[in-house]
Amino acid sequence: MSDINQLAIATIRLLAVDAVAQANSGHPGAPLGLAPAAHAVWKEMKFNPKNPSWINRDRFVLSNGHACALLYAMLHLYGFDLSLEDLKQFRQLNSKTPGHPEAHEIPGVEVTTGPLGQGISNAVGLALAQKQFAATYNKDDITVSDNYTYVFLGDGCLQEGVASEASSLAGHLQLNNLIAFWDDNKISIDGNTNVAFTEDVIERYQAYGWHTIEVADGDHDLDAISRAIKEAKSVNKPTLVRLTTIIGYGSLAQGTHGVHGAPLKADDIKQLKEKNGFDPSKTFHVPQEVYDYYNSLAAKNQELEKEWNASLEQYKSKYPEQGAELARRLNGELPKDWESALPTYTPADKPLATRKLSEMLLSKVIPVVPEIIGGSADLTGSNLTRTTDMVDFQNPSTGLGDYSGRYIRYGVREHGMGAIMNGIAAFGANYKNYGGTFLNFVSYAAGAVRLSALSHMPVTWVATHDSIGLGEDGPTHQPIETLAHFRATPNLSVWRPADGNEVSAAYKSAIESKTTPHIIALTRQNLPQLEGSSIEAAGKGGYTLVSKDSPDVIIVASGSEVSLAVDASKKLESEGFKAGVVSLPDFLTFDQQPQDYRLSVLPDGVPIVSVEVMSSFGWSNYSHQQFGLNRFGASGKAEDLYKFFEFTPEGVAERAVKTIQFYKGKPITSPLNRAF
Ligand SMILES: Cc1ncc(C[n+]2csc(CCOP(=O)(O)OP(=O)(O)O)c2C)c(N)n1
Ligand SMILES: *[C@@H]1O[C@H](CO)[C@@H](O)[C@H](O)[C@H]1NC(C)=O
Ligand SMILES: *[C@@H]1O[C@H](CO)[C@@H](O)[C@H](O)[C@H]1NC(C)=O
Ligand SMILES: *[C@@H]1O[C@H](CO)[C@@H](O)[C@H](O)[C@H]1NC(C)=O
Ligand SMILES: CC(=O)N[C@H]1CO[C@H](CO)[C@@H](O)[C@@H]1O
Ligand SMILES: CC(=O)N[C@H]1CO[C@H](CO)[C@@H](O)[C@@H]1O
Ligand SMILES: [Mg+2]
Repeated sequence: MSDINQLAIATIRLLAVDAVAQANSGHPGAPLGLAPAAHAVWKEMKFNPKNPSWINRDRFVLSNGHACALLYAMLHLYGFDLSLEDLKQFRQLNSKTPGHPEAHEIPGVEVTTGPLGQGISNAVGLALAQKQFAATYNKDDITVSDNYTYVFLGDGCLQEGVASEASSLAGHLQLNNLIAFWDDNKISIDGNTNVAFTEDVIERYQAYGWHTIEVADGDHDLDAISRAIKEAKSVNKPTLVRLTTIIGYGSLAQGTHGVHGAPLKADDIKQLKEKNGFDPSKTFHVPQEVYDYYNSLAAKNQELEKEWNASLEQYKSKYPEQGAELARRLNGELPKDWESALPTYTPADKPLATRKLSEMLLSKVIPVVPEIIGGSADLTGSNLTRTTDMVDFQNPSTGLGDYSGRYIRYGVREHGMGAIMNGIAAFGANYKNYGGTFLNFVSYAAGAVRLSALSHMPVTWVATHDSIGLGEDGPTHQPIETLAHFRATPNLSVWRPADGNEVSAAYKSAIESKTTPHIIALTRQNLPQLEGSSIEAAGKGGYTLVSKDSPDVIIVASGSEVSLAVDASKKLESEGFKAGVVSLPDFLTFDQQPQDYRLSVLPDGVPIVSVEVMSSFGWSNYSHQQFGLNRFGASGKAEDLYKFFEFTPEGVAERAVKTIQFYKGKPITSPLNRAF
């Protein structure tokens, strides 16, 4: 190993160790073991620290996010906007170096990792998006996209189901632009991996259709790592490199689980620094030669970006139409007037399932918004997520589609789909991507959904079969708690549209979103087109659908229960009660409206009853009384179920009357008026 390599690797190791020691918290083991690999891999990568969003950069994903002291050290040394002071603030409140890497907080961090298995799955999405982007825009004479996605992952990631789902799909799709390094250190928190993880990972990945390479001495053999990258680039498959390393390399506790997640002791740090020729009295020391070395690599990469910038200009003049589209997408702008493709409806239009209305919308919008790509977890026919003229995203050799295809066959892999969608969104180029499954099975992907929200990935779930209204499939398939869970997730928009105009409002919000993921809950059963709905009104998240002067009660509902509330209001009218109706398709959007608007919808002085055929948890924010379904559903015909659970005009009217009677003579404050 040359002197500069050795010095650089020692610097990375000691920065990570010092950061963990200063925080008195964190994970030194994996950074010590992976520093040589990080050094060797980043050398081969193409990226510009001064422009972390360059679209043709190579991406690096640290799937074992607990090793982030390593990532922060690399970002600092290469000259990203992350100072030595930031490293000293590791894990402190409001620092740029949080306990696990957060993509939207730190320049150069591609995706948020820490929950094991997510990063490798996001990387599949990054690689997929790159293939789609390259196949859409590259020309024989000008290449706009040719990058790679590199991943580090640990034993933990390889044990998680989500990683298996995503890796299986990556193998099927032959994503040869994906190169993953498994930190095979035989240690996780419980100790030796032989207590729980003894399968042959290499054979498993080969069976998935991956190329595999073994690097026996990941602690020293930089040449073998470079050769592995070269080999990975030469095959027509994704590659898994098994990198055998010693966790905590150089520490007195190396090779044990003791170094996984605890700071090294003072005497251990001292001997480690001495062994590496560093002054043990200094912390966070970076020799100038190391900065110079990485700066020279970064400068070379800047030249590559400059050349790429020039070829983009050439592209724009030679291919003006696609060039303009590319420029627009890179600016994060949607096509002009795209919203005019959104369908609108009147009460004269026939009743339809909102999942069908969703398909009709996609068939209008997908042709005019090229950055929309999507797919389904093997429920295409029931989800209606594939419009007829879409081509499948597939390796062309399969004869099933090609890489410019915009429809992804995710297979029965909801969690993998969720994580891959996050990766596609993280790629950039304004990708708006959606995935379809039954609403109930979005919960299978909850780990990925919460990371979409946390890391501001604007992905969309087309979540059909949204209630007991799905009927005969029964309680195993009927969502009860799903919406309550996702509505409780910060920064997640959860739409449950009531008719065609509200479906358009939901998609408008999803497609325009830059930072907020969306779940759009859609029915299997037909719903009427409502009098008084519109894209604009629904776009506020909640609005008065049936207005009454001095109402006796307001019924607030979502989705399939809105037309039910309208019918109940008519019934109440005949009984001498004035019942207003409010449609509330998305809590988050409604919560963001000015308080005076919200109070005009749900005012003081009127008792409010909410109606939704699932868990009533969360509705007390908007109503005084809740009519919900706080038990599992049942198997039967949808109409029979609605009757059985009393979600009928009579059942709703009866509860509205009880609400009126209960609140008679009592002062009534809107649930929106609160002390703080
Ligand atoms: C989904 C999830 N479950 C559990 C954890 C807690 N956790 C963090 S690291 C770790 C062990 C990981 O072992 P490995 O990937 O081998 O890392 P190493 O010890 O080699 O650094 C666990 C269980 C987590 N971060 N994410
Ligand atoms: C390439 O162009 C982008 C956008 O105009 C600019 O921000 C970036 O600095 C350029 N890169 C180089 C290396 O000149
Ligand atoms: C939600 O996202 C916005 C920006 O998109 C951010 O300012 C806000 O902090 C986020 N809130 C939460 C709770 O994450
Ligand atoms: C209830 O309202 C509060 C305050 O506006 C909000 O923060 C919270 O997310 C709401 N909860 C639900 C379930 O909508
Ligand atoms: C997978 C991929 O896109 N590979 C390309 C990477 O870039 C080089 C040129 O820079 C191409 O030759 C590869 O085909
Ligand atoms: C494009 C597509 O796959 N459409 C299918 C949607 O699902 C219905 C059945 O629910 C099929 O008839 C369509 O062919
Ligand atoms: Mg391990």
